[in-house]
Amino acid sequence: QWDNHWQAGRSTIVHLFEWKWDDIADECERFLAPKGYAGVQISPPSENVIVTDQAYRPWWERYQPISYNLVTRSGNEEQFINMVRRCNNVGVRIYADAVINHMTGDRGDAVGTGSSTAATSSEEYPAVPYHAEHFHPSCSVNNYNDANNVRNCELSGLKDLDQSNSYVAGKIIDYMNKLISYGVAGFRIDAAKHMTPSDLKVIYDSLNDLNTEYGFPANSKPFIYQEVIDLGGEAVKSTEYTDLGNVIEFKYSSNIGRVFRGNDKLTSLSNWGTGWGFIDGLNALVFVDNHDNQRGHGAGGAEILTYKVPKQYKMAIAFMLAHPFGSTQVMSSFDFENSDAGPPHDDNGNILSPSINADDTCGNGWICEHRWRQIYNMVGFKNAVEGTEVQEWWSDGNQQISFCRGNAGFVAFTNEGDLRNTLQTCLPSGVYCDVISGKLDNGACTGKSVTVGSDGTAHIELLSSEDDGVLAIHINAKQ
Ligand code: QV4
Ligand code: CA
Repeated sequence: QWDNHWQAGRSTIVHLFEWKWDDIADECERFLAPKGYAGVQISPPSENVIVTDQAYRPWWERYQPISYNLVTRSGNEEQFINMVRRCNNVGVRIYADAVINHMTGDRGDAVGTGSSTAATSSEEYPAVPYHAEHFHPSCSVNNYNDANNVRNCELSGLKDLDQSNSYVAGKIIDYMNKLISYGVAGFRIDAAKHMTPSDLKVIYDSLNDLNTEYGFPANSKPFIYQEVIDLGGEAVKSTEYTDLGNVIEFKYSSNIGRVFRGNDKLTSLSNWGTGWGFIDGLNALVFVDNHDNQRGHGAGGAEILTYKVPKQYKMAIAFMLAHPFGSTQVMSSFDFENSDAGPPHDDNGNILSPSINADDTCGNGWICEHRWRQIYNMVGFKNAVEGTEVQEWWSDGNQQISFCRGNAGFVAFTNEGDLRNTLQTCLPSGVYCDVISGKLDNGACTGKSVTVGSDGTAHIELLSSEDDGVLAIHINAKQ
């Protein structure tokens, strides 16, 4: 449950939020595998209610399941199977977002993306089937100081399943085991905070081992990472879930945003990790932003950095990928103004595919942060320095820092002022390409280069006027 099943030489999960299964399969082959990404978090594959009372179909309708049939705006069951096979074939793992805390909100007689129907007001979901007896009595989650209220009442009015009921647990287990049989490597557990740990344990303990036909070793357990927003001061603690699997460390997201927005000093990052009150790195899944907090849902508020603040955002992601803490995840968004609006779509509500520009970036309303050079090259950095420690931490005592990762990589940041300094890079002597301003291309650097002397030091220049506030070099991008 703790092994993320990343292949050797790979790292980082990219959340391809609202992407279609066919497009994800293409992306695994044409981009994610070659760039060294380890996996994809997909949007919930379970059939969801179609929301008809808004100006457009909101992204969040996918968090209102109407059945566990695999048919959504992302594609059908056959396309799902095909995606997981094609991604696994190129060593990219698929992690499914499992919405198992609840079904839909109170939406009267509703229809789903696979044409299943439900009488939501009376909690009748015939396509599972679930009936009223499978849900907690109606009450609202409104007191985060009371764990029973958080777990046994309705989150945003969503019909709350009773996972202590063995029939309910059985349906959830069947659903997750179906995904395992199709080759997924694990699950994000949506709203885990709103479920009782002992009930989740029963479910996780009943999951099958990963399917060896997709290259997983025998006896592999699915990777589990649980959404438990714990910024402190509430009844439910993330440590109640660390015995069950990984937990998303939301303190990481809000703190890295606060620091790189300039509200704290970069020098304060010297003890980044448990020193900041985070759960242990081996238990933590971390990111700069996710699909909720990038648009003000969930928690974190104005501290969260997103693609809309690109310079600081890229610095925060570079720091995350340069630092060894946690299993790292990168957000890949569609452009939005309104926090409810769904992905780019045609007049019939069908999701549009991203277009791919000559410089690797996306169009058609898709941001594709994972295709930004500074981001995918830092995934390459992370892969190059795997297994090394942070060494030779340097700071100017304020907004400039640098550090080595063993003798494999070096990174420097400035969030204020020009950095001009001779610093220890820990690298063998030679000329290295900065993978932020460019890359190594046919033996030459397309961006800045750094000359490391025989003592490992180099003159580093990183000016506040540059596009990016970070410089990164590593052994796999040596001229
Ligand atoms: C509304 C009112 C309720 C009222 C209800 C009555 O707000 O007060 O009780 O009507 O029917 C949507 C609407 C929401 C609406 C609800 C029910 O936004 O206004 O309630 O539907 O119809 C996503 C969105 C939610 C969305 C939900 C279901 O963020 O806005 O609700 O999907 O479509 C906490 C939790 C954490 C959670 C986070 C958002 O601890 O677990 O809030 N995060 C996860 C997902 C998130 C998802 C859910 C949980 C629910 O990451 O994307 O919520 O599956 O911090
Ligand atoms: Ca619940």
